[in-house]
Amino acid sequence: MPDPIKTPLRQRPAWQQLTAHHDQIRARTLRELFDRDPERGRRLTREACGVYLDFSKNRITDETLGLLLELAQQSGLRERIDAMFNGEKINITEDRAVLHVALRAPSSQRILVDDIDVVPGVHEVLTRMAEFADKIRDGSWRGHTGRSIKNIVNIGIGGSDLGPVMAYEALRHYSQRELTFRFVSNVDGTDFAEATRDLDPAETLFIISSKTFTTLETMTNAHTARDWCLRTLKDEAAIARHFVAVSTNADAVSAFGIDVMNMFGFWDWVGGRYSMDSAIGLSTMIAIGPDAFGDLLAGFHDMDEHFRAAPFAENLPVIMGLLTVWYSDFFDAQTQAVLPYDQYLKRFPAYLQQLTMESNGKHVTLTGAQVDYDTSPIYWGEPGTNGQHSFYQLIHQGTRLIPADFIGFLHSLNPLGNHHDLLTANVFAQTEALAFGKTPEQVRAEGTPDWLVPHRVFEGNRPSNTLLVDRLTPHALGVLVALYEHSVFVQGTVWSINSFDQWGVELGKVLAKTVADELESTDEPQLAHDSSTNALIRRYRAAR
Ligand code: G6Q
Repeated sequence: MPDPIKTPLRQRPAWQQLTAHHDQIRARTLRELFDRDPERGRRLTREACGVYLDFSKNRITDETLGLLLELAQQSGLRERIDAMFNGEKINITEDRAVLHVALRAPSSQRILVDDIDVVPGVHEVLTRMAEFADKIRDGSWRGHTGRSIKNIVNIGIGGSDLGPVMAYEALRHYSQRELTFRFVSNVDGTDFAEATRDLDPAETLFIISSKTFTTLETMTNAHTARDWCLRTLKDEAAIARHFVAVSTNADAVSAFGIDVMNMFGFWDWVGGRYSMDSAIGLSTMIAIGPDAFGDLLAGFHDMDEHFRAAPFAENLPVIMGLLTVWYSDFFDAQTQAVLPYDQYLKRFPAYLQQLTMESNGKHVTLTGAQVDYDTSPIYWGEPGTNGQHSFYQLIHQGTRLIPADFIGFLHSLNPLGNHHDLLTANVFAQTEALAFGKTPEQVRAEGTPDWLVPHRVFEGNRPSNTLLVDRLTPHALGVLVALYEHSVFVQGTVWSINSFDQWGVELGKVLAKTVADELESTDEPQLAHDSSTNALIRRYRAAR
């Protein structure tokens, strides 16, 4: 087999077959595919780790699926999965292993990076986190004035924020309700001010979460938090009781004034957007407790094992990842909607935006060649049913094809009257309407006058996946997140890109530095930008 990294995607035989195949089936409708095949809705489904995936309402046939699976083989997916799980440095531009799977590996497993088993270190940190979380939860960790901690404020951004916020919201049902959790990420002072305005420093713990401990937003907020604390507590010694750090940079943590005894570490082989189950999840663990955090990790691990071991044809992340490639590259779909029908998952689409787009928003292959196909679609979404009353109109009747993932649960965590039946009815009804639409004949038969018929016709043929899970538990959340992590991996492998670097984010970290100096300088700065940027800077300075 030709080397998939070196063989351009368009030259892989399965890609060429898919191109021809797409020409044959692109006009086929889901209505027709279902009419001809009464078993389709049962056959094109898979189940693993408590997730039932119905992908029958996709514009594929068995042949499409077979070709996509061949494409995965020809793209070296098996070898790439093994390389990741074996700790090989597959993040070549940063010369790093990619081992978020080690964060949830049981202590019996061995995973080597540079000949060193990383699993014991993971469990050591988990144990320290659990001891600390328990002390906060049972009130035995005292603040500087002797009072227990009631408020936990996580300061971080990007991967050091989106996972913790999403997980806290998703698992709020399981959280210790006496504790208040806030998340500060934006360098906009409003974020900090609003998050702390009703909190008492004597009862507040800050978790400064930053892999590098150099990120401008986080460091600015951390210093503001320090000042805020000291204004009331008036003693440097208070920092040790009210600040802990999650980082890989012990020197910077200690330079900030946080005792490294109060630091929870992780490693360079954990990417920010893959870190919510590392020490970055400390706020999650404090909220739900170490046991439930263990269930979350077990969910991740179950999906890891499924991804690693299940044949591709049965493998949920493989199938979902390949479907995304199918729509992005053969149907020119620009976006992918994620529609969780659970209010607790309201931040899940935002979390997935980073996971997917920061990972696969790349324009060159692993060899540095410009790609000649589309990579990551734009992910977006809102929890159901709210989205139905706004943007679903475009999904149903607009001119763009928007594949959508519907995520539903068989049981509600807050059973109230018939709410859950109505919620779930909407999941099923929406995917049905998207797939099959409503023909002019059906509309006319409803008594619609001729002139109104075109407006009320739904073309249908809009693809979706339905993911059904028993109920939203910590375990289920771990399974779902890992499912998307590995789906992203599959996409990146087919596209032969590095899903694990983020040079666009790094750029943002340095870009503002020069401008910030110019905005703040007391002398009139020599501006050497373009005329637009120069004028904007002058205008701001004048108003300052
Ligand atoms: C994630 C990215 C990025 C990162 C933030 C915060 O994969 O690298 O979102 O998480 O820029 O970085 P620090 O944790 O180093 O502050």
